[in-house]
Amino acid sequence: MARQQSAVIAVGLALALGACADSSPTEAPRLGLAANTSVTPVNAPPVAQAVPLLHRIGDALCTVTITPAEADEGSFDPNVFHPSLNPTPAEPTEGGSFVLSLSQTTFTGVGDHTVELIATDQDGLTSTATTTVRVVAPAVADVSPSTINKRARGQYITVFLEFAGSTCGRGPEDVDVSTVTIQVIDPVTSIKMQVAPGTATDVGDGNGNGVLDRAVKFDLATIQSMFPFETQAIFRIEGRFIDGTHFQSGDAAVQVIDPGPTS
Ligand SMILES: [Ca+2]
Ligand SMILES: [Ca+2]
Repeated sequence: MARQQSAVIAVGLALALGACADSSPTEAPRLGLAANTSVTPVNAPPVAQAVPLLHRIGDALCTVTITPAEADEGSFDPNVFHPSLNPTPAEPTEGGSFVLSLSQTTFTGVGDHTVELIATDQDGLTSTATTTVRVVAPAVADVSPSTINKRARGQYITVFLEFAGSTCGRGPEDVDVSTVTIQVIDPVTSIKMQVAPGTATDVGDGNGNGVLDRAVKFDLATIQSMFPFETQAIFRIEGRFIDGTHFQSGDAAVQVIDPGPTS
């Protein structure tokens, strides 16, 4: 009986020793590192912060391309100095840096697209921020008349909205007229003015250029009052289609003239 117990103890001791012998050459340095990390400052991941990009006008194929910098809104790394975002960086700072990238840079199709902005530091630590890229359909706005006489007594100016080739899958007949606005963006920035109530908003070829358009009218007196002097004015027309997606015109230039009082 005593011999059996001794044997069991001997085997147990041998196993225990064996375990120690196996682990000691490789485990000891790792344990040493683990001990050190409790006193050595630990690198922290960067912090990605993204901004929505809601007014990106698509090209003829309704495609938009963005860069990480455009989607960035104050991303920083706790270990990297930045005069405003991180004036007192955490240790370690030496060699600290981070870069920004996007999960996708090209977006096709009118509407909202989700994208992730990824911040990666020099040790490969990352964080992501999710944001929205809104592809807006490009519209062409033909303003009539193209010269606005400050003394004219007409009631309206007319804008013929065209969507070249309908490549975004939307056309003049899809415009939600209640959302359409005109705005002066140069030399002043005006309010966004809505379509004059009760006016016709025909779909056809109102300006006779062979391209289907939507005619919308705006109050002339209000527009005349925006300009105290003769100038070239730049208009922007924007709005939504009936499915809620957005369109926006390129800049439409109009001359504002004042021939003086008539005799
Ligand atoms: Ca870092
Ligand atoms: Ca037309």
